[in-house]
Amino acid sequence: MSDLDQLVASAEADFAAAAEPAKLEDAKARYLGKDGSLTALLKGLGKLPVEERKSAGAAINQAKVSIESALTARREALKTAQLEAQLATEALDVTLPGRGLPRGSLHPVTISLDRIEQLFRSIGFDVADGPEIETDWHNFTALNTPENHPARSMHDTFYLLGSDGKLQEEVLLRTHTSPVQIRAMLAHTDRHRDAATMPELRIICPGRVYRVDSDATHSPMFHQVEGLWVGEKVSFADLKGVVADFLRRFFESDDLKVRFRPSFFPFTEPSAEIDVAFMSGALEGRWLEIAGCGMVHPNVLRFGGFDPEKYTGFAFGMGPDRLTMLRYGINDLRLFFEGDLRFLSQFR
Ligand code: 2U9
Repeated sequence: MSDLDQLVASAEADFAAAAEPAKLEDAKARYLGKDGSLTALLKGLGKLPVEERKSAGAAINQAKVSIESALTARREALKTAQLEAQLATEALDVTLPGRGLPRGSLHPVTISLDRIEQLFRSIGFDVADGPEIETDWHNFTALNTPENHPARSMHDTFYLLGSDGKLQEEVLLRTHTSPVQIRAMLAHTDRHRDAATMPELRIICPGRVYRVDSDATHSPMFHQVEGLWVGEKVSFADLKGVVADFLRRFFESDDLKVRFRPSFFPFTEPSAEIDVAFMSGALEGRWLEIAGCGMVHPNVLRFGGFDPEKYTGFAFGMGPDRLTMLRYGINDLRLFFEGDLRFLSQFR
């Protein structure tokens, strides 16, 4: 092998051994740089006799072309290798399914409240609301609840502190949505004060209520829906029909059994507890207490601005938390308030 062939072979070996671009450029300098061995040969041409110069020059140039092409090939190879390594570490599998955007959903109790509102609206009820911080008068007095009734005690009701830090005995967190009914009755009788015949008042009041109570089946905050229908000839028979029809539609069960059991509430007379029994499912045949109701007490009608000699009305109250537990088979009330998405996202 000629000296030139050896030089080319050695350059090719050096280029192949260079594992990264900087090493390759070092190797290039050793052959093609200012002080490189091929450059030295080119410089030495002038010292050759004229007759040898042409062929020697052509041979050296040929070697230079070979070294340069080996260099170019190695540069490309290193570039490709670097790109492949980068692609391997930054690998992105575009065929994977997308992660999707987390979507919120309605709380199961909200779903029930919406359903309850829709069912009552369909038979001519309006939906009313009012403040959660109430006066003692709207929450108790106007509801015929006596001064010494246990519900009024601090053991059962949250009272509020004034800005002076002192207990405000007149201000509390409402213990039921009944004060909303009182406010609606007062607004209604005031609006129609001078009319010969007053239109009927039909409302439901859904909302949050508060009691000093907390265990597996009681939360200090819970929900209530109360209903009220006042008119000139409203009877207990109307109450039974409205409530039983509502419960059968709410539970989507035409054969749901409904019974009214005598009871006592200060704001109604007579009063009854409402029980239901399902005709299928895990609770089949068992009577479950689900709501309370009664004919509005004459004192309460009077507090609302109605003449109890002329008007009668019925009222009922139920707990949508419990209705929701029954409808979906949920056994622990606390699940509603823990915000666990594994639970909540099942009601989408
Ligand atoms: C006015 C007049 C009467 C509302 C009534 C009940 C019976 C009752 C409970 C059911 C389960 C409360 O949610 S619960 O814990 N309610 O038993 N509520 S009668 O009577 C009224 C309301 C307002 C003006």
